[in-house]
Amino acid sequence: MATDAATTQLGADLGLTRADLIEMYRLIAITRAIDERMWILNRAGKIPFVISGQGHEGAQVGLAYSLRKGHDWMVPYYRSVASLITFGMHPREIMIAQFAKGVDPSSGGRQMPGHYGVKDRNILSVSSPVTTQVLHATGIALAAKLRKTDQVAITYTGEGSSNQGDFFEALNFAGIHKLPVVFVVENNGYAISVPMSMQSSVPDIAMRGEGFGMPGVIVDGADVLDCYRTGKEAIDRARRGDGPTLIEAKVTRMTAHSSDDQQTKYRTAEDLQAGQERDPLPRFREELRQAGVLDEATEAKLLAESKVVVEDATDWAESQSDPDPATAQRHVYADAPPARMDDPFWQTERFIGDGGPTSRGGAS
Ligand SMILES: Cc1ncc(C[n+]2csc(CCOP(=O)(O)OP(=O)(O)O)c2C)c(N)n1
Repeated sequence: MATDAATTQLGADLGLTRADLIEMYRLIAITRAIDERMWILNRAGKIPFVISGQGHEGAQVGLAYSLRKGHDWMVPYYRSVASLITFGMHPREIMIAQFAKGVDPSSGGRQMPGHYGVKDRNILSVSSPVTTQVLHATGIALAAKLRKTDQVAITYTGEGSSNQGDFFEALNFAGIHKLPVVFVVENNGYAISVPMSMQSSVPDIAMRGEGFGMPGVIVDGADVLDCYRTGKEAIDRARRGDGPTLIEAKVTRMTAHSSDDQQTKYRTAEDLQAGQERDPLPRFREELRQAGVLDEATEAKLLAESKVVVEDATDWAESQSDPDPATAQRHVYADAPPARMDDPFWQTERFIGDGGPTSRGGAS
C-alpha cells in the first residue's frame, strides 16, 4: 500500500509524491466548495457579488504548486482563488473579502469583493482595471532581479484582458530585461460575453510570446499534472535567470462571468454543456482513482474536511465586525483630509488653481 512519503507511478516523473497529489486534489476540491458556497450566499442576499473560478481551479493549482510560499510574489486577478489558496491564503481570508468586514486582510472591507491580497505574504491586491497587474508583476520582477533576491513573480489574467496595451508593454519590458516573471493567461474563451474569435486575430494568446522573446506555452487547464509541469518549468527558468514565460492555460468558465451576468443570453446550450464537460475536478479525481492514489476512505475524508472548512470560513467571516466608519479615509491620503469641503484645507492652490481642481495654473 502506498504511503504519503512514497512516490507513485503517477507524477513520479515530476517529483510529486502521493501526498502532493492528494494535496493538489484537496486544494481544488476546497476551492470549488468555497466557490459554490459564495453563490449560495449571494443568492441568499448575504454577499453582494461573486466572480467565480469554477473550471479554472485545475490550472491554477497545478501552475502555482511549485512556487515558494512567502518568498515568491503572486499578482492575482479576480478569478484566482485556487492560486491564492495554493500560495497560502486561508479560506477564512477568502470568505471574509466577500463580507467586507473590518479584519479582512485584503483591504479591510474597502475593495470590491474578490479583490484579494495579503501584504505580508507577497500577494498583491487585485487591481480593478484589468491587466494593470501584469505591469505590477513586471516591476516586482525587476526589483527582484536588481536586489538579487532569487524571487519569482507570477501573474494571471484572462485572454480578453491580454488585449490591453499594458499586457504588451509588460511582456516587452520583461523580455528585454529577462525578468523573473511568469505570465499566465487563463483562456476561458469569453471576456464577459465576447468570444475569443472577436478578441484576437490569432487563435492562441501563447503565440504572442515569441514576439517578445520568450517561450509561449499552451497547456490544457483541465490537465492538472501538465499544468504543474508547465508551471514548474517556467518558474525554474525564471529563477535561473533565463527570463519570462508566457503560459496560456485553456480553461472552461463553468459559471456566468459574475453573479450579475446571465450567460444563457449569449452562449448556446451546446456550448454550455461542452464547458461543463471540461471540468478539471472530476477529471483529476478519476486520474487519481485510476492510479490508485485516491481511495474511497481518502475521498470521504476530504469531502468531510471541505464541508468543515467552508462552514468554518463562512461562520467566522459573517460573525466579524464591519469596518469602523471612522477609518473610512485611511489609506486614501497620506494625511486624512477634513470631511467638509468648506474647510480651509481644500482652499489651497493644490485643489483650486486657475484651471481646475488640481491645476497649478500653468502648463503641465
Ligand atoms: C480596463 C478595464 N476595462 C474593462 C473592465 C471591465 N471588465 C471586467 S472583467 C472584464 C472581462 C475580462 O475578460 P477576460 O480577460 O477574458 O477574463 P475572464 O473574466 O474571462 O477570466 C471586463 C471587460 C475592467 N475591469 N477594466
